[in-house]
Order: sequence, then C-alpha cells, then structure tokens
Amino acid sequence: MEIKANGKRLWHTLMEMAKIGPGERGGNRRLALSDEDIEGRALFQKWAAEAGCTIRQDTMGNIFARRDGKNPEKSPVLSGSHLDTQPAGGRFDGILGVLGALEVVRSLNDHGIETVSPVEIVVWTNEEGARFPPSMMGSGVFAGIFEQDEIYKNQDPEGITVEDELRRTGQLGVVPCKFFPIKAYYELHIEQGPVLENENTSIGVVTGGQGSVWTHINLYGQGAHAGTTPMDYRKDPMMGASRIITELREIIRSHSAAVGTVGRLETYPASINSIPGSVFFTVDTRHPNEKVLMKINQDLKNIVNTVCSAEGLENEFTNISINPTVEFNQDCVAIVRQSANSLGYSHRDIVSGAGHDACQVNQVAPTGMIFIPCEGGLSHDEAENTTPEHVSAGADVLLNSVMASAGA
Ligand code: HGY
Ligand code: MN
Ligand code: MN
Repeated sequence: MEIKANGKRLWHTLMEMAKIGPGERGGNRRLALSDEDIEGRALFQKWAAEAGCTIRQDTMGNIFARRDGKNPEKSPVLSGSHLDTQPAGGRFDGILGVLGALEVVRSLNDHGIETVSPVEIVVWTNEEGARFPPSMMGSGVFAGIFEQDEIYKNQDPEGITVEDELRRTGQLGVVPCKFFPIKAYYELHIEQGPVLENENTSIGVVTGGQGSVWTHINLYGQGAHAGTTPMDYRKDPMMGASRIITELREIIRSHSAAVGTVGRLETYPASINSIPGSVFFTVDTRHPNEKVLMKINQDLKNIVNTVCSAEGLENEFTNISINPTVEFNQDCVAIVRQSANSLGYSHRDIVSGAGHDACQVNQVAPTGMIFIPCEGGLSHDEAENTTPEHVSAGADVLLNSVMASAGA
C-alpha cells in the first residue's frame, strides 16, 4: 500500500536550506567545501540527528545518516545527492535529493514504519566540480572510479587543494571512502531540462545518462603591444580561441543530440592594451553515444592543432574527465516506474542530460533516479525553480521506491 510523504514539510525544509549561501538573484552559492557548504552540511546533520539517524563521515567528506532496520545485517538502501551548488546555482539541484531522502526518513518515522533493511541518507562531496574538478568527486572516489590520493591533490583556481579544504573545514572523516554492499541507491533530482515540463508529465523514470568529456585547453602565443604590433606579426591566443570555439559549434552541430559548452575563458595578463600571452578555456561536450562522444573529442583536438599551427600558437589539450554513458539498474527503474504508477502520477522514461552522483554509484550498486520537472527546464542558474506539487510527487515516489527495496 502506497504511503505519502509530507510534501509541505519538504518544501519548507528546502526553503530553510536555501537561506544558507544566498546568491544575488534568489538562488544559492555554496561551492564545494566552502564555509557556506559546511554550514549547509551542518544544518542537514542537525536535521538528520533530530530524525533519529546515526551519522558518519568518510575520508572524502561524504556524509552517511543511517536509520536502522529490523535486520542490521542487511545491506542498506541508500538515497541522497549533493548540497554543493554551482557558483550561481539554484535551490534544488542536488539539494532536493538530499532533503527528499531526509523526508523519506521523517515520513517512515511519522508512519511508524520499520523497514527490514537499514536506510541511509547520503550527502556526496563536490558533485558539481565547479570549484574542484572533476565533478561527481566524492561519489567517484567511493565507487573506486577516482583514486583518493590523486583527488586530494586537485586544486581550485586559488591553488587550494581538496585535502587542505577537507582538513580546514573538518570534513575529513575517519571512515575510509570505499564502497560497501548496498541493496539499492535512489536519487531524486530536478530534470534540469525541458522535457517533463513540455509534456506536462510529473515524474521522469530515469533509465540512464549521457556521457560527457571535460577538457582544459591552454593556448600560448606572444604577449605584445596592442597598438604597435601589426596584425600579421601577431601570435594572438585570443584569436586562436575564438576560431576554435566557432569551429567547436560546427562540430557539435554536425552530430544531432550533441551539446558543447565553453564555460570558462581566462586570458593572461588580461589587460585592455596588451595582446594576451596565453588563454585558458574549458570545454564540456556530451552525447548519449560514447563512440560519437569520443569522435567529437578527437575532432576538437584536431581543430585545436590546425588553428594553432595557422596562428603560430602552442597548446596544451587535457581531458580532465571522461564520464561514460550510463544505464541504470533495470529492477530499480521498474520500482520507480511502479511507484509512480501506483501513486497515479503521470510518468515517462527519460535519459539524463546531466551527470549525477547516481551515475557513479551505479558502478557499484543497483541504482535508480527519479526526476521532477523544473521551470523552463532551467538549472545551473539562480532562476532554477520548481513547484511544491512537483516536489511532493517526487518525494512520494522516492519514499515508495525506498520502501519497496528496503522491505516495509
Ligand atoms: O555537470 C553536470 O551534469 C552536473 O550537474 N554536475
Ligand atoms: Mn545535481
Ligand atoms: Mn548540477
């Protein structure tokens, strides 16, 4: 028999969390392992303890809040996501998954339900990768995809390492960050795209995710005077970058369903009257087919070399992360679909355009995801929004999916 979560309480909890690390336009800025992120984590841990959970933290700062089941020997059902945000992020990306899992525990408490398997809420460290690349970092070390010692050395743009920040903020836990047997993992998330809203569908039954490649490109030319240097004397990396970025759009357009983004572009010395000596920019490319994704990456690398030889530039082309396409566990997908069905929510299968911690956990545990619509399909912007009704429906489906796997 389906039970319902308390959507009103979840919406209020989301709005309380949103007060921490406010952005300039109503969203949030809680970069991974920043003081704001820590403040949000502390509030979550307070709520989880009040809900009767016992809390532990691992050496990547991942937080696990456990609600015991009848049989402590059974592998737990996990549910969660991330609390870190983009620099100009929204109030729901990641946060909905963590606080939705908290709502599951609160609802199980309200209904006096003791599951057979334990249930654990998880907060993964640094899903966004906006401050410390790569993204999905804490879940990636947990799943054995990244080596912790390597990840510890990764730096933010100020040169601060992951390890330093984990220590400074007291997030370096004592439990080794390593996967353990998990019955199932469910993650509730906004779609971050327009499909569900356009189709007026309440729930996305996520069957998998597209692959992605993150690349750092450095172009080196010759710094010189903006006024005295004739155009054909120049080795101008900004001209090189503009040609590469224009060509990138053509490469992407030649593969339907491909997307490509240049999110960061920095010049040195960044002076109005000096031709830059060097330019750095990032490229995020994605596609649902891994072969096409790797072809796009190769085409981009070729374009960089062609433009650099034409412009007299040197370059460094570094793939900093390559995330394969993902297929979620059929049983978990079926449980999500069945929960939405029996609750009477309109639903459709959907492939995720975004990466999620669930994509990493999927490598070591049966994993499923639940999407709800977001306004205009917008995310990774402070205007990110959804409705209390969608949040409530998502929480209901999450609660019933967790109960189906945990045995209640
Ligand atoms: O980049 C992503 O897809 C995720 O939102 N971090
Ligand atoms: Mn997210
Ligand atoms: Mn995100």
